[in-house]
Amino acid sequence: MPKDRPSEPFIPGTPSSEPPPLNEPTEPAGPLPPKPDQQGPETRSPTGAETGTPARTVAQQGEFLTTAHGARLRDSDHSLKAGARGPTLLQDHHLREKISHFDHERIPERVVHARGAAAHGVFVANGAGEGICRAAFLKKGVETPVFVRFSTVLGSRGSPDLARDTRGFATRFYTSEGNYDLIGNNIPVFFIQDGIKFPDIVHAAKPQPDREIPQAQSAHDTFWDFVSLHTEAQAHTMWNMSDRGVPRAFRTMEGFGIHTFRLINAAGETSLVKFHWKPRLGVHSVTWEEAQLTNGADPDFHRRDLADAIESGAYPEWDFGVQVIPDNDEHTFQGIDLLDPTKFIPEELAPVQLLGTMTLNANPTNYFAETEQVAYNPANLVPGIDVTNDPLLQARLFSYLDTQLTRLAGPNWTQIPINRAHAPINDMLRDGFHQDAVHGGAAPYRPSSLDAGNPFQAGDSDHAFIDIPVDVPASQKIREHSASFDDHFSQVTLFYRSLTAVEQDHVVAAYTFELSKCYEQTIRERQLIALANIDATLCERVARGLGLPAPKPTEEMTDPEPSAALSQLGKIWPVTGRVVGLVIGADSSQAHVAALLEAMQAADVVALVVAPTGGKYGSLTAHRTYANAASTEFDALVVIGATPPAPDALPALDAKSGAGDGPAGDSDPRVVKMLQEAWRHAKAIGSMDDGTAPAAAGIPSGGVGIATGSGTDVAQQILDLLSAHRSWDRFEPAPRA
Ligand code: HDE
Repeated sequence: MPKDRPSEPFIPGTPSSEPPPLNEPTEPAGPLPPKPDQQGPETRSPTGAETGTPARTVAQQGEFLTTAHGARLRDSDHSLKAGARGPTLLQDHHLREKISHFDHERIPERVVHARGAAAHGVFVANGAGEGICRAAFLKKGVETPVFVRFSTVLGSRGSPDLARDTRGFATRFYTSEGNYDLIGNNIPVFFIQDGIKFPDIVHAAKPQPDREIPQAQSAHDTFWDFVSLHTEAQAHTMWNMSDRGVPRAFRTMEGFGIHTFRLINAAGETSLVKFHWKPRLGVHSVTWEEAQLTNGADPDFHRRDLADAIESGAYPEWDFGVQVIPDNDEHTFQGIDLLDPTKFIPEELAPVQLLGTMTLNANPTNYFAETEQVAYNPANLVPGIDVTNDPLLQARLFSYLDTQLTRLAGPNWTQIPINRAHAPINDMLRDGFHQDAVHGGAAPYRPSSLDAGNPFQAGDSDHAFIDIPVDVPASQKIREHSASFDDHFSQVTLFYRSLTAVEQDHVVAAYTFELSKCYEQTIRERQLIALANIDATLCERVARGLGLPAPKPTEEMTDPEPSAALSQLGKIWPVTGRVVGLVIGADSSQAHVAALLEAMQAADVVALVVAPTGGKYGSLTAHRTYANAASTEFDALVVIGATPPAPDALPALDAKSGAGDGPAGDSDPRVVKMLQEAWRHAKAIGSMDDGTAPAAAGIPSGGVGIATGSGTDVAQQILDLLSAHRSWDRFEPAPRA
C-alpha cells in the first residue's frame, strides 16, 4: 500500500518527512521537503501562467531564521531590553514584527462549513459527457487537477467531525478554460427552496444566540422550531436523521450538486442535469453511539481518515456522473419540479451516467494556505455549464463572492495560490488590498486603442463562456414561488420508505434523540405532526420515545414507489483503507499476528497492533495501547490470544467494562469494553487462540459477524465481513408498530 515509505507495515501519521534527532539540531540544514503524501497548489502566477516551480516547493528558503524582509536574525528568544531585568524597548522591531504578525494570524471562519478537510487530486474524463457538454475537461482522456474540500455545515472550525450534520463536498476543477467549482453536499436535497431563507435556517441551526450552545448539532429548540414551522425543510431533515448524517468517512460519501444545471454541447443543444459523485468504496456510516464516542475520543476522525488514506496510498476515488433530463420550458421531469432544490430524481427514473473518475492523491502541505484559504464560488462556471432559475442557486451566485470579500479581506482572493486558475487571466480588475499581480499596460478599460486594444472579447470559436438564450415566460415581478413548491412531504415519504428496516430504526432513534433534547414540548408536538405527514409508523415510534401521543396527519398522504438506490445497505464494497485493530496480550502468538498483519496489508487494509502498553512485543511494535485505543477507530477488531489486565489497568474501577470476578477478571477491562462496543456497533470481530475476552464481553461464540479459526481463515472472514460494512443481522429488527 505505501508507495514510497520504507517502514513495514506502514502506519500513516508521521508528523515530518524525516525522523527527528533526540537533541536540538546544531547544524543549519534549511527547510525539510514536504512529506511524500503532500503537495501544494500547482504554482502559477497570479494571472494563471505556469511558473515551472514544482508544486512540492516549500514556502521558506535559506538556512537561517530571518525577518519577513529577509534580514538574518541572531536571537529570536529574548526581547531587546534596557538591561537583563529592565523594560523592553520600543525599538525592538523584531519583537514587534513577530508579535504583530501573530496578533493577526486569524481570519474569520466560514459562516457555514467552517470545519473542513481537503485534498488534491485529478479528474479523468471518460468522454461520455462530450455529447451533452462542450466543456474541455469532459473530453475523453483529459486530466484536470482538482482540489476538494469536505466539511460539516454547522460547527465552528474546531468542532468535532462526527456531528450529525450535512457534509459539504466542494470540488474545484482547474480546467484549461478556467476554474469550475461544483459545490455540493452529501445529501441531494436542501433545507430551503429560496436563498432568501438561508440566513433563517442557519441562524436557527447554529448554536442558540444567548448561551451559544449547542455546538455543531441540530438537537436543540431553535432548529426544530424552524424546520417544524417551515415544512419544506422536512426533506433535508429526514436525510440528516438517516445514516447519511453520520458518515463513516469523507471517502464513503456520495456527493450531489443538488440544483439542476444546464449543459450546452458543441452544437449549442442543451440538457438539464443533476450532478452526482459515487464513492468507489460505497456509502457507509457509523452508528449514532459510535459518532458520539468518536467525537470525544478522536474529534478529528474524518480529517484524519482522509489524510491517512492518502498518505498510505489508499487514494479515495469517486465516479462523477449526471442524471440527464431533456431541456424543457417547464423544468419538470415526471412530475418532479427541477427548480425545487428540496426534490431529487430517483435513480430508477433517470440513471446516473458516468462522465469520469476523480482520485484524491495528495494531502495539502499547509492547512491554512490551502484548505482555509480556498474560496469556492458557484459562479465559477466554464463554457458548456450554466445555471438554471432555481432560486436557491440564484442567491448562491451572489453569496460566495460576497463572503470572500470579508473572509479573505478584499477583492484579490482569486490571486491566493490555491485559488489561482490554470488558464490565462486577462481581466480588467485592478488594485485593491493584497494585489499580487504587477499589471502592465495603460488601458485597463474597454474600448481602448492603447495597449493594442487588449484585451479582446472572445468569440464562440475562442472558447468564450456561453450565456445560452433561455425563454423567460411573460410574467410579473412578484415575491412568490410556484405552486409545485408546496409539496413538502411526498419525497420525504419516498426516502423513508426506501430504507431497510435497520436504516429506518436509525431514523426513528435520531428523531427521538434530537427531539428529546428540545426544551419546549410544543416544538416536539409540532414536529410530530410533520412526521405524521411523512409516515404513520415513523411518527408513532418517535412519539412513543418522547412519551407523547402520535398526532394525525394534516396533509393528504402519498404512497410513492420506493427507490432501492437510496438504501446504503446490502452491497459489497472494496475494503481499501479500512482499519482493523489486532488486539494482543503479552504472550500472544507473534506468528499469528504477523500473518494477520500481512493478510491485511495485502488487502490494502490498515492493521494496527493494540498492545497492553507501548513499546515492542518481540518483532511487533505497539501502534495503540489498551489505554489509548478506542473501538471507534477500528472497522473490525481481532483478539489474538489472552489479554490479561495490563500493568496500568484498574479493573475494579471500570464499572462499564463488565470486568469483575470470574472470566471477565481474566481480561483487561479496556479490551472487554472495546469488544462490547464493537459488538454493539455491528462490527466484525475476530477471535484466535483464546476466547476469554470476547466471552467476558458477552459476545456469543458463533454470533453473526464473528470470525474464528486459524489465522488465514480469520483474516479472510474479517475481510469478507468488512466488505459488507456491518453485520446488522446480528440484531433482531425493532418491532415495526
Ligand atoms: Fe453554501 N455557503 N450557501 N450551500 N456552501 C458557503 O461560502 C450560501 C448552499 C456549500 O468548502 C459560504 O466560501 C447561501 C447549498 C458548501 O469552502 C457562504 C446559500 C449548498 C460550502 C455560503 C447556500 C451549499 C458552502 C461560506 C443559499 C449545497 C463550503 C464560506 C442561497 C449545494 C465550501 C464560503 C468550502 C459555503 C452561502 C446554499 C454548499 C456563506 C447564501 C444549496 C459545500 O457564501
